[in-house]
Amino acid sequence: MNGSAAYVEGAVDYTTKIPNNVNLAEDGRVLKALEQWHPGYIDWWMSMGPEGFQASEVYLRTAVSIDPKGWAKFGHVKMPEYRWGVLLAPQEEGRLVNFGAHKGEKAWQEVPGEYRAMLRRLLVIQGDTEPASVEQQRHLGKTAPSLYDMRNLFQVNVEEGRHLWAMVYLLQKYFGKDGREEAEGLLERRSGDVDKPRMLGAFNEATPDWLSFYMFTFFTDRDGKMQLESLAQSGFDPLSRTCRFMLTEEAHHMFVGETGVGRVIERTCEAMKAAGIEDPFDIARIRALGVIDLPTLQKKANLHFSLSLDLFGSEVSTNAANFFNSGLKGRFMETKIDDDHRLTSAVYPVLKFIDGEIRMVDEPALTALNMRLRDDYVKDCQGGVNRWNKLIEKAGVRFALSLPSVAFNRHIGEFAGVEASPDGKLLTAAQWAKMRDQWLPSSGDGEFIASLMTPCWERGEYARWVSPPKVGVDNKPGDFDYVRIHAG
Ligand code: BYC
Ligand code: FE
Ligand code: FE
Repeated sequence: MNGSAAYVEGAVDYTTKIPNNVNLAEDGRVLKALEQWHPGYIDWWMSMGPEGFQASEVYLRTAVSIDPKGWAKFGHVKMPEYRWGVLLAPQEEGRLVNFGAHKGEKAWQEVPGEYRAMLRRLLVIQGDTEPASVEQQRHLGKTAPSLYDMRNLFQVNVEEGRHLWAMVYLLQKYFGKDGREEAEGLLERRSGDVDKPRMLGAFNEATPDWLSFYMFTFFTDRDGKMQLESLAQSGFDPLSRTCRFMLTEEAHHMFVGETGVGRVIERTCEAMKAAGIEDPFDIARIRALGVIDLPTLQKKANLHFSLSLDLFGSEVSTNAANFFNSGLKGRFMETKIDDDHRLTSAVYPVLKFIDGEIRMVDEPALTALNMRLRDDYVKDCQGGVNRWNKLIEKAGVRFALSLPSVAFNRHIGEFAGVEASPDGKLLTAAQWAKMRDQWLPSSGDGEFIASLMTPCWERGEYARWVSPPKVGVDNKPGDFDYVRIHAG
């Protein structure tokens, strides 16, 4: 990467140590703060980033501009030398606060004093998830089912690293000393650590195998999309611009998840057909073919969906109402919604647990905003599941994946204290214990999947449990050397 793009409209300045389009060269205080944070970030990346591949050359895209049509440039890069930068979508002339109590005011270029603490908290929670996911995925390179998949993993990882930079920039620029301390904290917490865990539940879970990775990028990165869409609506303009650019990267993460699971489905169906197996529940015979049976895929989906639902917080939340009222966090597609954007008297239907049953009740729309965003999320997930089912149907296998009830396997919100089946029936603890392994991956399932996780690093080859992709990255041919592996 060089500075030759510096004169293009919206281009990124690569002359500073930290590539950026926010004129850091003339913002001495922030540039210095970020340069001081940089070595700690690199230490974190070396010790908690992709294990065993820091010396390898990976065919990565790097942002060179914020023009949605041509922002990325591809090339082989050693990950520690990746140019993590600070990139904001262009400022929109005359942008307003579009919702909440301040609706109609000019969007803020500085943090409103009264909302400082709330905004800092949102930035820190968002920032915390990014390095957490890198930590969760750090062992996966070693069992990559192809160089193509390995490259996609590392692409996701470096971009999550950049998303951390995105939040750290906002903290350093707008929050002075507190921001600096929070930026340090983001490098200190660790996914799954007993003493210093990451902040949100799903980011302390293991990502033990590649099927989990695909499910995580489908379900959990999609929570990222929904949350970033809501923060992109923010009346605090620098946050809005930051999130808008992050969303352009996020699309690829969900692509990796959706096509990853899709390729597993295709391979399984193809192997079943070749072996003359019609019954998708003939699990032992299907597994003997070295592919992942569809019922096990369903269990993995159940797990990752329910963990991701927890990331939306409680269905009824005064935090969410405050975020909205203050103009900091909007709804999905806020400006496209046809209502008063203040929600002072509106209601929204919420699924609750009342008198021993699951019931829909109207709640004030303001406090129901987490529920609303979760509903939008579930719709988005369902679209992907429908596309997976088309693949199964096309292969002539009689099976359909589905999303479990939102009451299933929950640890946050209305259903945290109850046991429910995937179809939403309430269960006793004993009934749940008996059925658990039918609905969530059992240790046996985990062992089976682990047994398939052997590296496949020959150019153009794929592990036998997953189909090759339809097209390569950046239109490269099937046998492209996406990763040049060097020990380190
Ligand atoms: N785990 O009123 P409540 C991504 C806490 S993913 C642990 O129910 P609220 C990515 C909550 O903090 C997107 N704690 O919920 C994906 C609060 O604590 P305090 C990440 C939880 O506040 C893949 C208390 O419980 N971004 O980018 O309305 C790879 C009561 O909270 C959890 C964001 O989340 C949990 N699951 O909403 C890489 C956006 N849920 O304040 C990256 C920013 C809740 O009482 N965050 N709690 O100490 C938010 O908007 C909100 O904080 C939440 C929670 C939606 C997360
Ligand atoms: Fe991210
Ligand atoms: Fe992501």
